[in-house]
Amino acid sequence: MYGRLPIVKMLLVTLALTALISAVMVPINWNGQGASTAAPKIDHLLNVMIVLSAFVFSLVMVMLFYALWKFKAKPGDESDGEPIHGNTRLEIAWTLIPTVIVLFAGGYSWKVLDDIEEPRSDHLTVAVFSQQYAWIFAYPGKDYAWTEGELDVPVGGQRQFKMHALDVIHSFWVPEWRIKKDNVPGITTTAIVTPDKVGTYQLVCTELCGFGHATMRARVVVEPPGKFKKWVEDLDQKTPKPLMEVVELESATNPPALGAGGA
Ligand SMILES: [Cu+2]
Repeated sequence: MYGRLPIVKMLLVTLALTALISAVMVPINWNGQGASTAAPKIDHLLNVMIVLSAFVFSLVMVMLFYALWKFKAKPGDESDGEPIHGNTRLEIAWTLIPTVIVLFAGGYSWKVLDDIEEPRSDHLTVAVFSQQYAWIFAYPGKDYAWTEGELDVPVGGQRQFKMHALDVIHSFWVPEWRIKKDNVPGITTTAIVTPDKVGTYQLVCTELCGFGHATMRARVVVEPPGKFKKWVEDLDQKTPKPLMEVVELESATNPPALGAGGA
């Protein structure tokens, strides 16, 4: 037998290492500026994940280095290792601990996403069309005003983006909003965001979609509702017929909220 492992000591070293790694990693602003109600929730979730990961990393490192030090072969020792057959307690521990951690992380993430995406009746729906290598937006209202390369939304209140990929898979991501959603040909996906800071941001495609992928960006303008209303009214292009059919079909099953869009 190896004798009793100094479990208490190893646990203390693990906790100290976890605290040290967390103290360095958590204060770093990984996601940059936030501009939606989702941002603080997702940043907090990331910090919780960092602490959990630091714990797992520390535990593995402490056990690894303990084993390297304690069970190192003596110089000249050519004998076989001790014949052992598993260790039930250890196996239960290394199954239970990761299971609890993964279930907790999954449950917590679910709760955060559920909070962010809780539908509200006052939402504004904007249809998003993505194609190599451009973003097109259609706003509710008579004939659906459309615009290319710039997405304006009023600040505050929930915004739902109904996404349609016209060729290959693209992905909708505004880093300051934190939310990212794939656009998949043949199905409609929805990103739900409540922008809470006026400003100009960038919409980035985050799914490698072809040669021009790196240039597939659009300006995002979050502005006061009055300014937004005027901006939509000034759009003079109507959504082209084939895209309009897609929007109409979708509106039939999910009508945009009354008054939304102002157009
Ligand atoms: Cu892309």
